Amino acid sequence: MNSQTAPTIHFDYDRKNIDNATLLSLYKRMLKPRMIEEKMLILLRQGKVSKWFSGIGQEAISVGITSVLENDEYILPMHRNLGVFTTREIPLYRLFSQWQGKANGFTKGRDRSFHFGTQEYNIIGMISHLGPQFGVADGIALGNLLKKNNKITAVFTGEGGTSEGDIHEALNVASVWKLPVLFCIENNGYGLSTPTSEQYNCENLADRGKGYGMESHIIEGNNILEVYTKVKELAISMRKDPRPILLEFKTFRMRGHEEASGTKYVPRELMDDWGIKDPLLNFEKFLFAEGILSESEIETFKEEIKNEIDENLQLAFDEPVIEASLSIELGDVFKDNEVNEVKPGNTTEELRLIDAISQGLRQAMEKHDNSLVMGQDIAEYGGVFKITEGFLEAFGHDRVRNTPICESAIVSAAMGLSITGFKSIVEMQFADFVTSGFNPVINHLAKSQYRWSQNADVVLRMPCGAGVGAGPFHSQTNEAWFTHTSGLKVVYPAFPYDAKGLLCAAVEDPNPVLFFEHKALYRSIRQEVPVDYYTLPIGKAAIIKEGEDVTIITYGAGVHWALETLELLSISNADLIDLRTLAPLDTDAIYTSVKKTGKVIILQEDSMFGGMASDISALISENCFEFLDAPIIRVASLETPIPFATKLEEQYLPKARFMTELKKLIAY
Ligand SMILES: Cc1ncc(C[n+]2csc(CCOP(=O)(O)OP(=O)(O)O)c2C)c(N)n1
Repeated sequence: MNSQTAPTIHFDYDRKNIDNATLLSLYKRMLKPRMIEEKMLILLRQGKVSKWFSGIGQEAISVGITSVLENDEYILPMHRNLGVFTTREIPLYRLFSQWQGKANGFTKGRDRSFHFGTQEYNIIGMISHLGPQFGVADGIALGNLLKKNNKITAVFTGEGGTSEGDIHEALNVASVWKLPVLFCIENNGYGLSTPTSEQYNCENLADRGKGYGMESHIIEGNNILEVYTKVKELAISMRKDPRPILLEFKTFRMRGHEEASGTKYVPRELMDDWGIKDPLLNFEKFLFAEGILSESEIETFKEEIKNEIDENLQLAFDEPVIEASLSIELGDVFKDNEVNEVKPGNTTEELRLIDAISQGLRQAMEKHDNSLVMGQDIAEYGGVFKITEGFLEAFGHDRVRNTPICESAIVSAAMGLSITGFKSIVEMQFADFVTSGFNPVINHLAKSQYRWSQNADVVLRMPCGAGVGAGPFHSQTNEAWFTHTSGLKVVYPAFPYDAKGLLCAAVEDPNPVLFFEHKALYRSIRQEVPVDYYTLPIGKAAIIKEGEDVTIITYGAGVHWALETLELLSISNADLIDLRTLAPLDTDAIYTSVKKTGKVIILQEDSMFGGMASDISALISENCFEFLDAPIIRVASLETPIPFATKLEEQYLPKARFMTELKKLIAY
């Protein structure tokens, strides 16, 4: 459109006291993503980029907010926020390489489009799952609050994403904890093909602020000056008086959800109505009318940006495609672990498993002042198992945080805390409840190191296990949900000594560790435990009995069932391997023993199918077949949920079957 001949300016722009240079900079900042997108649409048609989510028509929001935030304040964008990346002045060739899966991008070709973060530019990109982004912002804001650095954080979502539970949880946590987050909803009318009327049933999403006890505002999202001035005023106020604010930006998605899907389902009139509200063209007309921008300047800016795009595209096209390297791929799943091994001291005391865990946790927190614990009822109440009793007095409210009942937001916040350099230890009240936080465990904690080299320095404590008559929702031993997922370490101690040393190692480890604690062992197992801080290596099994006849492989409560069974049957010539860590698995210990005994039985508390025993059995078949003198035996719980009544639970659990199978195997 020619600005001189353009008709009316749709918005009632109020420049307040913004100087001309800033006005021009806002214009150029909107022009750049618009021109990049227009180019991308051409490349898409030529098959040179694989997918494109357009933010055309929504640029004022990304650009306005990013222009207000300081460069070291984190922004968490979504898939229509190219203006965040360009306003932070990421060199374009890096973005283009990212979109082509090349090495100069941000994910070594491992993830596409805007699915990346960069600490260099303080941008934390999205995962596909939309919702957890708000919780990650909570964690970053909490990190800033703890550092007392007066920084705010901005996070984006579309209106569709607001229907996800993660979003509600995160808003609630932010409000309860007074976290300085700007929660920015870009209400662009459609979530894929779903109109707002089918997405939510309230007039404005900003109205929800009241329900969260949170200040909220509606902003005309296509009016760059309204976005800029309003967000600036709020940002200044939030830095002084930290608090979350919910912003609903009214805007419209002018193209398809992604380019291939089109906009057939959008009424023509809606498109027309919003077309005349284009944020860039209206602002251009305004600047032109005010005599701040001339036709020739517009042409010059466009020429400059076009050249920048073309040169950077050439750089990206010239870059070679990424070659696959097995060692690099496998080597990047975990962050290198520089755990300082601390040897156990000689002075010991007798502790129950529960006390050893509590002591280890306390000493780990004393050692790492950047660590904090979060969980339900863990502060004054000391946690339902009393593991954090007295922690509040020792470490204070900042580091011992009662959480609302919102596993997803807290796991996501732990990811955000890691981004700001904190170590989080999250207590799941019961391991069963991790299902409510599954999404960020699997998609953030496990994958971010591999995707964009951001570790998740998080320990999830998982009180688990049956034998306590607690029924289907308080008895599961759900380690196999996580051993299946690359990027997670899974530790499962059976004794107080191991539990303390491994928990200290888990806190030291910069990677996500799921730490399983068997409830039935908490108060029933005692052992001499070194009184001072020490670590034990994650990934090493313990051979707790040695013999020639048979190898028993197990972990957790299974270790104690095996010990009892050996005692009852007076078997003294067996190798008993307590795995201690399930991921990474100590295959050396397993193979060495099996090659010696030639007979192996694997015992797990979880139901059989898809559990640890099956994979260990397969590994042994593949690696020790010629050493075997008998079939590999797996013993596990029944393929049912865990029943409550004692007799049913006894039948469910594998302890009795283990004795029968062990006798058969020895006699084979
Ligand atoms: C958990 C989850 N469910 C579904 C999708 C598929 N999906 C991706 S974006 C999208 C629409 C999102 O709508 P909205 O939040 O309004 O953002 P917009 O695309 O309109 O900017 C959907 C359904 C997804 N990525 N993640």
